[in-house]
Amino acid sequence: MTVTIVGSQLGDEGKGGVVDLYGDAADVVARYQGGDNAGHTVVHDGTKYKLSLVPSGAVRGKIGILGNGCVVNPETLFDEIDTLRERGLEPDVRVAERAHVILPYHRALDGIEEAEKEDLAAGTTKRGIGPTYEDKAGRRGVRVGDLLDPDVLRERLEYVVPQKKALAEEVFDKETGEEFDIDHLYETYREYGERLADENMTVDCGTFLQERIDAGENVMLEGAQGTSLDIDHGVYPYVTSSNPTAGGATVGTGLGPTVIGDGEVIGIVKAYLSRVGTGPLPTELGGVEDQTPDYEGDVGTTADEEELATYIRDEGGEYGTVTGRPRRVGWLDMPMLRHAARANGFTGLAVNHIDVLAGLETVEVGHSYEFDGEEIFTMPPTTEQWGRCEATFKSFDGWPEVDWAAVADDGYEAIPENARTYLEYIADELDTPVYAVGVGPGRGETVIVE
Ligand code: 2SA
Ligand code: MG
Repeated sequence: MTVTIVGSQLGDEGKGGVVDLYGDAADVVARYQGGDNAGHTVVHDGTKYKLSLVPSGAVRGKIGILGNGCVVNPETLFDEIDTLRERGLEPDVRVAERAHVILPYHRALDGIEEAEKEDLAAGTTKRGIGPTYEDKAGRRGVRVGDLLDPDVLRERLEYVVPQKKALAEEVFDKETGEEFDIDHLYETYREYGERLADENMTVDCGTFLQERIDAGENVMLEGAQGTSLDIDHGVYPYVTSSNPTAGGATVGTGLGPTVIGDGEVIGIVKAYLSRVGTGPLPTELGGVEDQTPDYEGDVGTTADEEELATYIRDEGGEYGTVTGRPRRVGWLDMPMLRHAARANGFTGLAVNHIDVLAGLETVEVGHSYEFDGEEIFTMPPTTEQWGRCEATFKSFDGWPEVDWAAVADDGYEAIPENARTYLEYIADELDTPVYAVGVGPGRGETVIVE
């Protein structure tokens, strides 16, 4: 049986807490896309672990897998594993041989291209994610399996590195260093390959997972980022270069769609909206001006809205895990969620951070958009069209600040009534039941809906 966890918005929906909750029943936790652009904080036995690549289940004694759909920076991988070991854990992490490797030139080019793109820049995490997926699609990538075979590694590098060097130097007029040096790269990455082999870390991901499932074990598939950052279904070009949507779970692990469809696909929803990086945001409250270009639908923000955004940003700790950037904040966007519910086929929802909105007099929701004079209920396909959408809001009475730890113990009925009305509205609109409600950041601060 599989449980797939998918972000339904723009990442940072609080997937970690839900992964924790369902991870208990899992024997294996696999990531299916992305790389060290993700970020989750796991608290285990009172110690905080910040991870950006290793699946969080590895902290809790599960087997953690980086599936073939991931891009792997071996430096980050070994840093995280070594840090966990220094703290007395014995993480069991495996990496798909079909996964692609992030090389130093990918990181360098990520930074160079972002600077070059100006208004089209996505505001990436500069971890080399986009350039690595580009090389995968361009059939010039280096895969994890190639690190285990020095001759193949050498051959791949000799083909690709001169191209990358020419791109940096001739197209972008930048000086290059050892990150574009074949011999240096060969030595460093051959050693990573040796360590992967010595520690028996590589797997044929699909086969490995299918065998576990056939043996009756539970596999959790952990998506990073979110649906609106999906390269196909997100707000292109302000997206990441992989498929966080549920379809990515099948392609990115090698499990068939019917296997994944037999299980649960849980959409993680944050009770409001936040994003780092560029792009329109029809329900935005404002406040982080420098990341926000002007769009037609952008009606500007008032001082009150900025104050509110700052309040929510601070209450919700809306600062990037990886880069520390303050996130842009807005109200819940239902057209975005309807789009996510369809694209992912959610079987259930987990709604997080309702505690963050507690104490507000009213809570607004972008219920629909006004688009070229018409009311629409889902996201239009191009980002330019999305930028012309103006949200039509629906107001909910706010709910009081309460003892959320007690609510977590007492269950769904203990959630303040107005917050339950809000949750039931979301479930109705998406035609999907709410399985869990996050009422605080800690482990155990999630209410399971019976
Ligand atoms: P990139 O670096 O190429 O993936 O950047 C492309 C765009 O994707 C955005 N992006 C993110 N936005 C929010 N959260 C991200 N990671 C989370 C975190 C992890 C998570 O940092 O906590 O939620 O799983 C993330 N990663 C990429 C980025 O801002 C660009 O707009
Ligand atoms: Mg995060």
